[in-house]
Amino acid sequence: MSIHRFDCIDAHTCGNPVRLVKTGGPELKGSNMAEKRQHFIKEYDWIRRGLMFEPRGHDMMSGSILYPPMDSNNDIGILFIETSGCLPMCGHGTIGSVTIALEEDIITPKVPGQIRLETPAGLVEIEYRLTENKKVEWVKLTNVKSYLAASELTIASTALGELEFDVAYGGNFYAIFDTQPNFSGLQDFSASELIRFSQEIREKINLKYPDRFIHPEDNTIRNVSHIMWSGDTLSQEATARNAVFYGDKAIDRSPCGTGTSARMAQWHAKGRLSIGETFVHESFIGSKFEGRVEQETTLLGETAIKPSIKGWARIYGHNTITIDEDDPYAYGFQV
Ligand code: PYC
Repeated sequence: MSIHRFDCIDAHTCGNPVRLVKTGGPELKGSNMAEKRQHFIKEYDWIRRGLMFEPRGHDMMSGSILYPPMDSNNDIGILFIETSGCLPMCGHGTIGSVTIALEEDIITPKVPGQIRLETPAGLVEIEYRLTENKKVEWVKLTNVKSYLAASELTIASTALGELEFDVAYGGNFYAIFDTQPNFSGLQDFSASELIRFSQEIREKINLKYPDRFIHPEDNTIRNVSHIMWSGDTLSQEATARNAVFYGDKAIDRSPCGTGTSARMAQWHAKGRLSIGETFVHESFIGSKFEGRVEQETTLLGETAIKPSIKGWARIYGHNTITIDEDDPYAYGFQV
């Protein structure tokens, strides 16, 4: 029986956790982070389960492992680990991991103020600003190409009735539910109600629309993984508010980076958001990301956007975690 040791640094991005695994991550095979992600899923998923699920983690737990870049023009590669699996891209995870990596001297960017990050979903370009005492004030990421994949689809919710939704990609596929006759807005529901609605709806969407949502350049990125609910904003500076469901029981405490990208792609496609316009997205708990459509582009001939997201993170702990094979809950559990 072995004991596996992981030195982790814990932080949160606008309220949502990020556990960066500094040592103990496995060596992975592959010529890019998408291939390395597949290798991790096949052989090392026990690490994700052990570090993300209870008793070492919780429903919202999310983290990352850093790798040397495969292209020498880039600074670092990243693998996202979460209760929901290994996401192709995670916005709050990127902002938290970059903050940790800079403040803890884990990386030295080739060009100060900029980081070229290899993610499983593609290259993400980052800008950041340090304060005088070398803390990261903010991180801005320019995300992978994002697009509206479908609009005005319908699904039946047992609790709410017939609902209309759009699907957009921002590094993961999101089913977006705007307010409508059968859904008055997230402000009228508790987190546990939204979780219950989302669990049923996500399963039904992927059954009703099988193989409909597949990334045109990477068929390992498929299906609706996240549900976004809209509602009234809490503060006047916010353009919109969301509650994003992920994993089996999580509502994102941050405004969700890939979700904000997906939503900006949806709004841009529907003529509600212009290039360069600021989009302040507010989370379930009221924290905010500043988003922007940086440019219009194409993805295999279809219209897409390059969105950017700006947010902040704070480190709150240094944590040596062990997974003892002799522990009945070595690989975590879910209730
Ligand atoms: O920020 O992209 C994000 C994210 C995905 C799941 C939770 N947060």
